[in-house]
Amino acid sequence: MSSAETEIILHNYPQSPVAEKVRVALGIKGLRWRSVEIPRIPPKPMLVKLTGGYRRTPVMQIGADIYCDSQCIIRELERRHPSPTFFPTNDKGLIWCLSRWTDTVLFDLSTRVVLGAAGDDLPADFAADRGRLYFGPDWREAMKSALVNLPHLVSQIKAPLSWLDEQLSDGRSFLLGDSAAAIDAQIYFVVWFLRGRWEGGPPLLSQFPALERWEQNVKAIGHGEYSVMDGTDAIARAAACTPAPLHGSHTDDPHDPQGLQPGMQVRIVPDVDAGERPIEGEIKGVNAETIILKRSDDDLGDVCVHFPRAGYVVELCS
Ligand SMILES: N[C@@H](CCC(=O)N[C@@H](CS)C(=O)NCC(=O)O)C(=O)O
Repeated sequence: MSSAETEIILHNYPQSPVAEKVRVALGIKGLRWRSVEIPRIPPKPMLVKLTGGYRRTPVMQIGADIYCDSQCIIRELERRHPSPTFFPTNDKGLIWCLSRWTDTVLFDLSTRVVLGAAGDDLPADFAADRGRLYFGPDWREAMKSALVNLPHLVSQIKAPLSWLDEQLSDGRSFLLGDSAAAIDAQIYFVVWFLRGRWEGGPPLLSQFPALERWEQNVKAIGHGEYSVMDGTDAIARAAACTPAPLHGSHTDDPHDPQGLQPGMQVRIVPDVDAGERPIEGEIKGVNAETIILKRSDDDLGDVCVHFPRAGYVVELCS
């Protein structure tokens, strides 16, 4: 395979906490990658051309394969680059379970704290976009009530921070021991977001010395080695490549809860009311963890767009 077919391209922007999770994951594996900087708010024409409509950050591209959501990205990085592993102990299943909580409850709380506390200080276009995305259709009221309820929200974050501090209090370098694991990146991004984007973050975190020591250890991992790439080159890359063949685990599942099978035309959207556009395509492969859609585009030819099953609604197109 040529390097163009295997090079990792991350569509991201510096301030994105979920992108920071993936940048740390790339650092854990010591990988080389290309960084395409995408806009912080829509329109994101080049990104959605590749994804078919998914607008969140980050998205990973390898040739003509597009991986949406950090869950899919971390899984694919482990498959393509197994060493060093993201799962240095025998806790892979528990790590994935815990990461669902960090991606939903914990990240949600942190966005409520950060955006709620920022309130009227946010630029109007950013507030309208993130308000709808994270606070739902009645986002103006919901953001105001987040500000009023800030002490309660912080109490909900403080409890897990104290558990993490306890986990790290025996002097271990990372959450599971001496080696960094996926769960370090999957929790670190929330702490990074709270510290960097909310004025109450540093004083809150300073109450947890073991956690602060761990933050330094994770920061020291770095982001691997990256160089900047232009969005138009990423589009050209997808056009020049063909999607990778399916690997073993994406075979037909006779027990799929929704009866999903390759060849079916479906649409996919995150399972939250965030006003997002569904992505349509033909199922190329599907299993319990992942669904892969084949899409065709006049400029790109065939691309495969990968989504996690957990956290996404899949509907048959009628
Ligand atoms: N479950 C997704 C969440 C992605 C997400 O919500 N990312 C935030 C940025 S950190 C986002 O997309 N914000 C809006 C945007 O970047 O347009 C994942 O794990 O990748």
